[in-house]
Amino acid sequence: MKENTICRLCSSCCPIEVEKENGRLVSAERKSYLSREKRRPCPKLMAAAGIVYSPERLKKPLMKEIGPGGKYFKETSWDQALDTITDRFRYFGSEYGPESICWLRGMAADWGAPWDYANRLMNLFGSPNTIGNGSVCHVAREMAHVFTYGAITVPEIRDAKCIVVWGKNDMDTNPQAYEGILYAKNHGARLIVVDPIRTGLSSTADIWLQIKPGYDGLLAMSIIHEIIAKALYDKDFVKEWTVGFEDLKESAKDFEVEKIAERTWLDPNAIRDAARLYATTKPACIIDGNGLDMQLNVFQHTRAVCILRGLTGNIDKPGGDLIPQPIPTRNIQLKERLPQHVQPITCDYPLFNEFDEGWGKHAQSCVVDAILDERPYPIRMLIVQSGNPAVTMTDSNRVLRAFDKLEFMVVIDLFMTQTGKFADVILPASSPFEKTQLNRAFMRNNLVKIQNQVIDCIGDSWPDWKIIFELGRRLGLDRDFPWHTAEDAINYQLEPAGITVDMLRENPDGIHVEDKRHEKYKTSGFKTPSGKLEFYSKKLEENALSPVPRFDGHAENPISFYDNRDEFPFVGISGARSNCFTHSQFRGIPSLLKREPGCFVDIHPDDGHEKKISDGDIVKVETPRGHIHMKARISGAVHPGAVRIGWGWGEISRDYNLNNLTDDEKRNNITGTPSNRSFMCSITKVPA
Ligand SMILES: Nc1nc2c(c(=O)[nH]1)N[C@H]1C(S)=C(S)[C@@H](COP(=O)(O)OP(=O)(O)OC[C@H]3O[C@@H](n4cnc5c(=O)[nH]c(N)nc54)[C@H](O)[C@@H]3O)O[C@H]1N2
Ligand SMILES: Nc1nc2c(c(=O)[nH]1)N[C@H]1C(S)=C(S)[C@@H](COP(=O)(O)OP(=O)(O)OC[C@H]3O[C@@H](n4cnc5c(=O)[nH]c(N)nc54)[C@H](O)[C@@H]3O)O[C@H]1N2
Ligand code: SF4
Ligand SMILES: [Mo]
Repeated sequence: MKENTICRLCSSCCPIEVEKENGRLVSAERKSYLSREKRRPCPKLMAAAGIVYSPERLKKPLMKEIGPGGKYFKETSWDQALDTITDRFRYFGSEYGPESICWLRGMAADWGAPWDYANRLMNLFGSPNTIGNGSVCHVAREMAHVFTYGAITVPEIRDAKCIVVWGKNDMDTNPQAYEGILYAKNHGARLIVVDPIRTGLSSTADIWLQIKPGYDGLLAMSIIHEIIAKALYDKDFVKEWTVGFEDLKESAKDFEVEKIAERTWLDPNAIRDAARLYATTKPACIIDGNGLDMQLNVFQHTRAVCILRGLTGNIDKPGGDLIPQPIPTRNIQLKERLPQHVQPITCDYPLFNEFDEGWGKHAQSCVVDAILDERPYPIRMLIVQSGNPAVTMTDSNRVLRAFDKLEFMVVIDLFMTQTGKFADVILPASSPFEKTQLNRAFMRNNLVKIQNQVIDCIGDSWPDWKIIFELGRRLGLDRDFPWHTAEDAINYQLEPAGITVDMLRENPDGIHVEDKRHEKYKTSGFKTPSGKLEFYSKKLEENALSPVPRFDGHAENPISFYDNRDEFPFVGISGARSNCFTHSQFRGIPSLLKREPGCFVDIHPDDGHEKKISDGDIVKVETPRGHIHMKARISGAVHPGAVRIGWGWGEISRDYNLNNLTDDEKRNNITGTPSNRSFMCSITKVPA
């Protein structure tokens, strides 16, 4: 029999069916409206059994011991591991204050209920420092959406007649969305792709804007300028439902297409054509992605892209960009019980900390500031859950120095990782197939679905929820962690919605809790301070920030090391995400490594010729922060002057760790986002 659940091997959260034999997972398949042959395959899901039953899985808690040969890890019991951690919580809490302990989350365990549980534990313990990695993922981008129209939009891809894909590569990162794009295209939709790389998607676009990495805001503003100048905007919507049109028009004056084209490596006619196609084809949606994240100007760049949705009146329309309807859940983070006198370590980014009730704090780089520079105060103990920051955080060399300095470190993971090596205690987590969870994607919008436990926990691993609840009880928080099953906790959280886990299981294709799907603003306005879609944000102005996009701060040098461009003349791009791996994960899974055996630097043939670099040569890529070595791949997919560097391979070797190259000094002033995505670098051939 097949069992329904949600896959969490990456953050796409695809609904899947799992096939079992004698209680073991044998295969899993993504659900889709397309026939089997037409579905976009996902190699990670195809390797699910190999991942779940990998001999490398951690099966017992581990404690660091010091022996004659140095440090080593020794298996221990859950009781002893949790007692040790509880003891360290108490020690650091009483000696230095609860805020000296930080809980750092990666993306893997989901941002739904498991994120709420970690926040609840830390809030009740008295530390404001539960920190996610959203400053480099979508949360910084989400904030720009929220400041424009109150929530991050969900594109209604299948019903769109024009689709703009802006810095997203769904073919490899989100097969469900990719299938939606194909469906729409087959039904006549036009496709515009904004991407510095010739990807599978950009090569099939009607218009491909091969933008200079990091210059998205300039392009968005020039499209805004063009749409206003040619009067292609939705006049009724702009008049009735927006604020600040005149200010936007004034700001856009500086971004006339002719002026911007050369700076963004684009043909002015292609920009004009894209502006006209997007503004005149209805309905149209914009799929924005991680290409906009990890940029120094992420907030204002994304604001400009969001403004396009409003200018063309595509917001909350069928086939446009939908304002989601979150299900009414209990906010179980209990932030109100956190003592108010202690600032979080992310205090330099107050708007980012506060913009959404559920998100909390995500300026990830502040964790390193606090450990290494004791800014604003020292972090002494760190718990890393579902992340591999030794590989995935900015400026790895600095991160590793910080981990070395910590007094106590706990890692909660499925596997031993580069980060785990620094830990004092490692707790073995269960895989996504071994636990029931309420998923953020499905709390934020309809349909509501649930991730189900479909197999027993492997070895002595525990689901993340169980680890946190048990820690809570050991810390004397029994009353606030009364749940002994995932179902009890989820039912409590879902009570306001009138939905239970049983109901969700009876309806594996989901439960709708929406009232009216489209144009909800006509009855309830937008969830912004003015109730309108804000081209101009008074709240930003009150916080001394550009109320309309203007790119103050990093206007001329939106990517790292631009000032050093004589010595570091190439634009390095962090990419590509392969559909075989999730960030640093699965590099120990033989079937996936067989599909994609190594990492490359993609170099344009002209640059290869000039630097005398051929396919397969080893090159050194360097920035002022550090260097890596990788094989060169001569490829027309990149623009001359740009190189694309393989991502996530630092788990195999530090020599492949792209984040040896990235800079954590310059950051976005609103969200603390460093430019992990693009940076100036040099390339030299290493003599054979
Ligand atoms: N230069 C550069 N930096 C980047 C990026 C980039 O493209 N370039 N991408 C950024 C982005 S968007 C992100 S989201 C981050 C990702 O950063 P991380 O979240 O650190 O990424 P992963 O390598 O996926 O690490 C996830 C870890 O969680 C473990 N894990 C998997 N499932 C579970 C689970 O259910 N429970 C627990 N406890 N552990 C689990 C995995 O084994 C793995 O070790 O990296 C960011 N950093
Ligand atoms: N297979 C797989 N799937 C994943 C993940 C994974 O690691 N592997 N990670 C998951 C996570 S956490 C995330 S955040 C998502 C991310 O998924 P996406 O949002 O699709 O992100 P990427 O594939 O990193 O980059 C998207 C595109 O942005 C382009 N790009 C690079 N620089 C720029 C730029 O300056 N401007 C513009 N406009 N585009 C640029 C890249 O060339 C790429 O084609 O994927 C999720 N899904
Ligand atoms: S894209 Fe693949 S790995 Fe990611 S959630 Fe979907 S099925 Fe799982
Ligand atoms: Mo991400």
